[in-house]
Amino acid sequence: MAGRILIIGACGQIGTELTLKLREIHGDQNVVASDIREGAKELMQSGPFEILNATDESHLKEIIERYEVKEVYLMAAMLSATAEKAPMKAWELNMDSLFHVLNLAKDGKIDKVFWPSSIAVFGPTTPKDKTPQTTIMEPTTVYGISKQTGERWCEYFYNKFGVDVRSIRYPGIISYKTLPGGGTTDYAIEIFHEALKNSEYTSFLDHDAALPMMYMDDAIKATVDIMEAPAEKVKIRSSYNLAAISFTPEILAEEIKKHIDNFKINYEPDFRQQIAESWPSSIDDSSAREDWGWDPEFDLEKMVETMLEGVGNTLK
Ligand code: AKB
Repeated sequence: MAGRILIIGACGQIGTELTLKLREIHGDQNVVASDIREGAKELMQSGPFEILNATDESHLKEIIERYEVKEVYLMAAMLSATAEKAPMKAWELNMDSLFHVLNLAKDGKIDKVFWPSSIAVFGPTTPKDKTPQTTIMEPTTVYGISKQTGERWCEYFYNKFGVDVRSIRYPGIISYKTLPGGGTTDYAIEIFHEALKNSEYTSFLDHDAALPMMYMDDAIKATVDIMEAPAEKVKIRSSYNLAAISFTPEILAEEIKKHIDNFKINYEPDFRQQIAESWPSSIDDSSAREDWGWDPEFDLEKMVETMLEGVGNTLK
């Protein structure tokens, strides 16, 4: 391949699995992982790794030049629940890192950028069911405001300077290899750990809080697919709606009970319930399907089976 790939935020929940996948596709030495802290052994040992604060523009530029990087995946971000506790820090991380990468692309240092957006761009005034690609967007969380602003800037850099930036609005991502940190959708991962350890889980969202979710393998597939798509097929340069599964804590608990019959769920909603209530219940992703062939593989049953097996193995 011409030029290397850099993942910023490689040790996070999505970054870890994305790095491993990209190393499998492009070769270990062609994919440079970076993060503010060290991460999983498998990631640290399988290819180049650099400690990088995503807001440090000159260090970022130095790494890009040293490794002759041509493609950047900017996965570093402060998620919804944590961002509510540190709004200014979240804004600084989520926006500064994006501007650094977009400006490096504008200056010709890199050719292609992936930047994840989120269902958090939507707000309480957005239609909740089958939320359309283009609709009312009045996010009420710091994280959502930063993602919506980021989308506007991505589209601006594409229109004004021809920056090849591609983005998807991730729903809650469910996985067992690396734990998420600070999201509203994290309950859907915690529940598996507690179900297997204690046969009981207390959810911080209410029983009927329906949210769009997706198993990690589908999220990685979508990310790789949109980046590999011919440029003319990527017609939306703000960010694509993406959907797979939608469920409530109650529906998820019922599915888990099919495998662990004494499993019990309790509900103690906290501040994250309000965030969940402001987000869509399900998403219309027909643009992603039409433009670059998006098609998820995991439904609720398959996701639950895979999670119980995966988390079960990590607990052994
Ligand atoms: C969060 O809950 O903050 C994230 C997201 C939906 O972007 N998982």
